[in-house]
Amino acid sequence: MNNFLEIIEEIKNANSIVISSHVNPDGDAIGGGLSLMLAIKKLKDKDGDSGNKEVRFILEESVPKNLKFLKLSDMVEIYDSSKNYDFDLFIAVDCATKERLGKVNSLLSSEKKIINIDHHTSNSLFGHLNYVHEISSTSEIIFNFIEELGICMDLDMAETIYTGIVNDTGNFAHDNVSSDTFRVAAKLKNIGVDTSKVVREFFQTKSMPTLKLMGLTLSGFRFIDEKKLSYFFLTQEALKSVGGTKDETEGLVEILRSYEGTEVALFLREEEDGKIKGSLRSKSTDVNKIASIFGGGGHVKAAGFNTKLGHEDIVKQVLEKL
Ligand SMILES: [Mn+2]
Repeated sequence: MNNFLEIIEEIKNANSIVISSHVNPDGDAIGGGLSLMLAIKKLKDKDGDSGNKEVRFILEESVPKNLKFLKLSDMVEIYDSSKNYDFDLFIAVDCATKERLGKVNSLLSSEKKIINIDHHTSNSLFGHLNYVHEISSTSEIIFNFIEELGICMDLDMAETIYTGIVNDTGNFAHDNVSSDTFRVAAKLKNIGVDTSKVVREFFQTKSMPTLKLMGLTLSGFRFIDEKKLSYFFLTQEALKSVGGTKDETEGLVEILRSYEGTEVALFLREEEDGKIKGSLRSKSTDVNKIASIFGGGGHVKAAGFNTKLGHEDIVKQVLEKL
């Protein structure tokens, strides 16, 4: 594992940098990536000149609706395969494997240096330099990194980082929250982050399709008593019938976990290509292990996967593991 100083050295030596993160970007991917981009832009060269580094944050997909309130969100670029991207350093944030970069993965070639900054247990350490620590969020790592860089954090950066932490901790509810996480949150609050606005915009403002999807999930989920599994399968047809998009299914798996007696919750969503995206949450069971059966991963209590298997097959295999 590498340390911050080695990563800073590499960043200082680069002229043009591309930052990216995983497909289906969430608050942590966006918060970590945007704030890192801004910090590098402010970085002075070795000789003290103010930064003229070209830094871009490129994702396969656009920023989900519930993150559009972030002032910096229009600085995210969407990957365009017909374009030529010229850069000499690639930084992946909040991304457990190269494949999770989606189409952006095709920017990586053997001669490109890769830095990998992440907090997933399942990280494959695909970078030339790797900084992987299992703390609350990549955003918390990036906060520490920006402090190490000695860059002054402005309010916009602080707000994106706070959103990332709120995203991955369920607003400080999960047990990935440490006393350090609260210390970081306190510093962000001191910078002036409107913490109740972030939570209101991010968690408590829902679109009509999202509310209808909650209704479908709540009325259609099944509970397997012997295994304490709650699960729901959302077809493309059902998603389209309420006019929903895939990012509007965010958070439904947590609702399934809230049912009394549930130990593991499984939310399955059919994708446009017919594959199934699975999200797992648990109260204590290691769902990272379960997701790995399907080639996915994540954390002990929150993990996900993508598979070509049918939904009945998936449920059967999950039940066998419980
Ligand atoms: Mn994360």
